[in-house]
Amino acid sequence: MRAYIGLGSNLADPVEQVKTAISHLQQLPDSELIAWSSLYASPPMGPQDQPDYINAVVEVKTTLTALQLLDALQAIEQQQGRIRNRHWGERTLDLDVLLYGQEVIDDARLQIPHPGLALRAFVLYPLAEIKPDLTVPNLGQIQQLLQNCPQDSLRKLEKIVL
Ligand code: ROI
Repeated sequence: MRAYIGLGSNLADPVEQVKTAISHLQQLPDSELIAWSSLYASPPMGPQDQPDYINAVVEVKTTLTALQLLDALQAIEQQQGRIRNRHWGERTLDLDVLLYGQEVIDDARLQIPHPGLALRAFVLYPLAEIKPDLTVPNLGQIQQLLQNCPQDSLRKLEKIVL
C-alpha cells in the first residue's frame, strides 16, 4: 500500500525534528520510503502565540496495516520526546497518516483521509509536490484542492538530502 504521512514540528529545533523523523521513517518495518517533499514553514493554525511550524510530507510503500502504521508513527513521536499540552498547541513532533492507498477509514483512533487535509495548505502543497496527480478519496483531484486552498504564508524551504 502507498501511504502518505504528514510531519509537523514547532518546538526544539523543528527543522532537525522533521529531518530526524524522516530518517526514522526510513527505518519503518516492512516499509520503504519512496518520496519526501521539501520542508515548508508556516504560521500556526490555531492559537497564534506559538512558534511557526516546519512541515513536510513523505510517501511510503508499506505492508503494515493503517493501524500498525499509526502505532509505529506514535512510537517515533514518543522517541523524539513528544510533548503536547493544550489542544492545537505547540508540539515537538506530529506524525499523521494522511492517506492509506485509496482507503476511507473511520476508526476511533484514525480517520483517513485526514479530516483537516483539504483546509491545510501546509499539508496539501507538500503532498502535491511529491504526487501532483493524486486523487484523494472523497475529495477529488489534488490540483483542484490546491486551487481552493490559498498558499497564504506557506514558505517552501530546502529539500532534504538523506
Ligand atoms: N499549524 C501549522 N502551520 N502546521 C502544523 O503542522 C500544525 N499542526 C497542528 C495545528 C495545531 C492544527 N496547527 C498547525 O496540529
